[in-house]
Amino acid sequence: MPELCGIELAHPVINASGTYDAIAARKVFGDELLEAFPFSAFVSKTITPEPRAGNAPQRIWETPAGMINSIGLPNKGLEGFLVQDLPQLAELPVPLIVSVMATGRSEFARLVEAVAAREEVAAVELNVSCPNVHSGLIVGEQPAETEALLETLRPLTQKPLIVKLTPNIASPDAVAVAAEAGGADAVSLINTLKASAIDPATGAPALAAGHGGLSGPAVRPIALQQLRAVRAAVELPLIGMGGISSGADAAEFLAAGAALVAVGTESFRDPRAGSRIAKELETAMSGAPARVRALDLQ
Ligand code: RRO
Repeated sequence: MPELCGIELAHPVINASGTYDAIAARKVFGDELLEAFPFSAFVSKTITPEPRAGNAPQRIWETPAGMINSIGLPNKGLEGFLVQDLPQLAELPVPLIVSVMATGRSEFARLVEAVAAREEVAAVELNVSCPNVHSGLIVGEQPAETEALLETLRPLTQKPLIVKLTPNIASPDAVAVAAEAGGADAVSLINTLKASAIDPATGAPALAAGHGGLSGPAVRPIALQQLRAVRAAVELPLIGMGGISSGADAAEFLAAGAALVAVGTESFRDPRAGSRIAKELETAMSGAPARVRALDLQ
């Protein structure tokens, strides 16, 4: 049975933060969702200390084999999350990982202390890599900042701390090394790749924010390469993601050293993609051709 930092999971497929609204899905699918939840753990949308409205529309733009988002981190803030969302997310039949982001160490600390103290929460993901918030410093772009952040947060909880890496720097592996040195328990990658599109109808940027983050199958080979580089640099368990749309895709990430995989953009197309990919993965892992393929990749 797969596990992450001691958390047992029914299969190795979880969701990428911000790509699956479990509360909305419950309203649409009812309790059927709880009986056949598509992921083996649920990662919340990133929350910040105070509520945020997010960026102005247009926030999403389809591209060949992918999409660009500039959602801009809309969320209810810490208090709103704890009071309104957490009780509903706690009803999901899988462990809950809460994603958090702040602009400074003390605000990060406030989030981690409050969230990790809740028994409904199994682990915390530190989003140090959002491409759509203009806060000046993106902690995860600098190894020293990442290590200092982990050193601040590590004493605050014994629950697993997962660091979500940015792909938008030359050496994500250096940030992973810093996260490990600071006491992180796991690393997840990749967040989205900085990207732009021009609306042909207007000649202006397609997204109101001007740019956003690219996800979907277009980014998969980049994600896989970054995962391989990080795998070679740290001992920590890795959660691999970036354009995974099938069991065969997921098998590539596991063969390259991921402990778990996360599905993001594909869930917008097919809300049951997590279950399908987990099932396909079982077949892919039990068949000889998949084993041969996995060996070829190493
Ligand atoms: O909300 C967003 O715009 C967003 C976030 Br927080 C993130 O981490 N990655 C992304 O592509 N979009």
